[in-house]
Amino acid sequence: MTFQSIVEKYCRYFDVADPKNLTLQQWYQIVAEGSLELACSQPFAKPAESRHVNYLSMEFLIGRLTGNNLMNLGYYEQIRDYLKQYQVELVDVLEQERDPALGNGGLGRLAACFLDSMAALGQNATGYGLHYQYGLFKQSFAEGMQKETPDTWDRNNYPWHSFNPSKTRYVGFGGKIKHIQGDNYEWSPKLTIQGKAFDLPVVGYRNNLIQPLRLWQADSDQSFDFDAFNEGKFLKADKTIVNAAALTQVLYPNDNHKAGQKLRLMQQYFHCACSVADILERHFAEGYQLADFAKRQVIQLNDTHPTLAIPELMRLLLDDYHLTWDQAWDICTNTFAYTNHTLLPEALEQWDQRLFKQLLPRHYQIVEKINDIFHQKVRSEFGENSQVWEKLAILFDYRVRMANLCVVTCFRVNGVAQIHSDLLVTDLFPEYHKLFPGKFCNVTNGITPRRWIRQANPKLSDLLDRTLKQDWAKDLELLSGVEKYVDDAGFREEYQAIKRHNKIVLADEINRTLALKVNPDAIFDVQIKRFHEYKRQHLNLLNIIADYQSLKANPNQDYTPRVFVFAGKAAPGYYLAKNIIHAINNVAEIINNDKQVNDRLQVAFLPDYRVSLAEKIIPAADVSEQISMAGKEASGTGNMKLALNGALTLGTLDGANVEIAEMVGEENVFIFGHTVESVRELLAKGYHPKDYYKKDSVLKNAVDFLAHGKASNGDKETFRLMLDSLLERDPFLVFADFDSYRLAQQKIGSAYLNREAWLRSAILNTARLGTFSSDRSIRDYQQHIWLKK
Ligand code: B1N
Repeated sequence: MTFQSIVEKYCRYFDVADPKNLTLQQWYQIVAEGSLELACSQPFAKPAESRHVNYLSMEFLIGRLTGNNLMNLGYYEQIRDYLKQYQVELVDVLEQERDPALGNGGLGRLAACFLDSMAALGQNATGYGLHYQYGLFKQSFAEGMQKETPDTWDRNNYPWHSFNPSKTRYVGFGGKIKHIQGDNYEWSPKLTIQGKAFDLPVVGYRNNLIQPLRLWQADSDQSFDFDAFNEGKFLKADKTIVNAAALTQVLYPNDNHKAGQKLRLMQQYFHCACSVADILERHFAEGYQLADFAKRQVIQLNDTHPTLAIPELMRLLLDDYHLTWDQAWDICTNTFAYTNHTLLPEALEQWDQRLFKQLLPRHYQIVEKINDIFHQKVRSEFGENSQVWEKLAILFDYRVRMANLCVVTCFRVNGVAQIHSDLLVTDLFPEYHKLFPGKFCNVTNGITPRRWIRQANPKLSDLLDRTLKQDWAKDLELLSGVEKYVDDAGFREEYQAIKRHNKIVLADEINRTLALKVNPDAIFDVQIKRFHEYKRQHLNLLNIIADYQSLKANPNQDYTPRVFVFAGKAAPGYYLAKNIIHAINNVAEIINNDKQVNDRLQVAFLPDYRVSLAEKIIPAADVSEQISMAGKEASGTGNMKLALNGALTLGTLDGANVEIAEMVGEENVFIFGHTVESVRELLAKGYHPKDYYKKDSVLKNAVDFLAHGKASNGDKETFRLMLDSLLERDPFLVFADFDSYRLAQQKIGSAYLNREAWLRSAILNTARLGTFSSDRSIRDYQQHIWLKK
């Protein structure tokens, strides 16, 4: 089979006589479906005979697949050249693809990077997720405010998945249970929903390996009340789903926040029940026994969202396979591992016991027994101590605490960056650590170099290919080989020219979307991530306002020109985060229309942040804003993507910033602000944000700019939500870090003027980031988690 024969076939199918007359959309379908056909006509490689990794995640933010798969299959150049005869550019064809937005942010994108790395490394793996009809909403701005519209990504015509009818599963809800004998019960659910499997191919990097990402779908003809959902009226939206088969219609748009609604719990159980049934079936189909289960299978839980897989496997082992409690428990405690992604209390999932029991009566009973047995263990370790039990209990205060169920059951619990894993043990789970020393470990996150350099930054990739003469995309540590060219004039010139080219490409994109002409010689300072108070986009904003005021007051000062780039969405019901978006847009409007500062200061807020937009912004960045309050960002992964592409980090000592700073060296990053320790001290002393506001006139003037309605046509209420939070509580110490942030920004302004030194730092960032490849993360999982039993 050749690509030519595929094109001919599709021409007949489209009834187009000459390929010259194919539309870009038709070419897109041919390239996507055709390359999969080509790949499937080749013999597949088999992954290693290792323990099978079942990666359970409610989110997989895979981004566009076509370009990535062509590259991994090794077809990219061939198809690009083939299309040229019809004056068709492959990049234009690839732009036809809609991002499947089946995730919110870092957690979902991490899952996608991990699938890519497992395939690249030949690690036996299946990803299990949900086949949402609506992915994360589309964002637009109306008078500066975020508007949400449904993301109909047209999953029915998506070329990269295929319905796998032999894998259909059935999932029960509600109903009654009947005791049979011992730990054996019979559950008669009130409602049964069908789960259909849709498989996406996860293509290994040039190794002929293809593994499935299996997404479960519950079908229904019911329409979904998206408006009610957007306004945060989840309960109302719940009610519109009379038919529970509408279960997988929509991805919950919360990042780092629990949803806490019945529909979400049902989604979670549906996901787990389908996946566990599938894992068991595959295990037996491969000829293994239950006794080998934990040896052959590991189930990695991507945060607590798939925790119900634990009582589900227990239930099947007890009620269907008639194991004893101890046998079943032994299997579960050797099969499950849990990754924690956040310490934020508002994100820790707890379910109402009544709701849980009503929906999943048998599972509730199993969790009760796990809780009772664990209580015995706690008593024997700590004595009858209600304070300790209050913290460790799985069932407490009418709630089911999912993180506790995970820690009690799983054989490993890991955090996602060193500082986060340390805090997990010292702050969130100290008593657990005492009970189960050795259970906790760290695996620092990573990003796939295939997407985040090879695909996103082709010019830099080409330079690296020619310089290193080895495939660094297979082994990112090879990038250290770039260090010796840091003083090489030819290399430096090319590296610089590539950054400049990428900035011009982004400037075009900004002009197309915002009708704003930005200066490509300015510092491109980017903050691209979900909007959340702890991520402190408003700290960035206050500094921009202060710069603006200073330029207006003193127009002849030295000021290094800057373009501040923002992108990111806020959860529809998160009003404070939406208020920050509104403020940035309104301030941008004023600054961008002020001729007096325009050549030196501009603000570009690009709407609808998504993987494909990230691929355009990241290669063009000079400064990477990673400015969360210390202790709050578990890891971050955008920080890695930006540094790898030669942006210098402006960051707090939080999450993976700490490790990035260690790797690149302190002279190549800009660290500012309170540390975890000094935050603790400050809070212990008592923190009063108003004191900072009163004492620091620069801060006061910036805050007053918003408070006095300067960015809202004189209306003083518009930004009340944000300002009240800052002035009365400031839970994330924006004011306490303002001065140090501003100083760091001023340092950046001067540092950028020394173009030679800046370039050197940028190159060293690329050279020293190899360890943040997700291939390294996967090797760490193999070594510290999956190979252990
Ligand atoms: O997970 C990423 C980290 O790099 C980020 O620091 C972290 O904030 C992010 C509930 C979450 N933690 N928790 C979530 C997402 C969806 C949801 O419904 C919580 N996301 C993170 C990868 O480790």
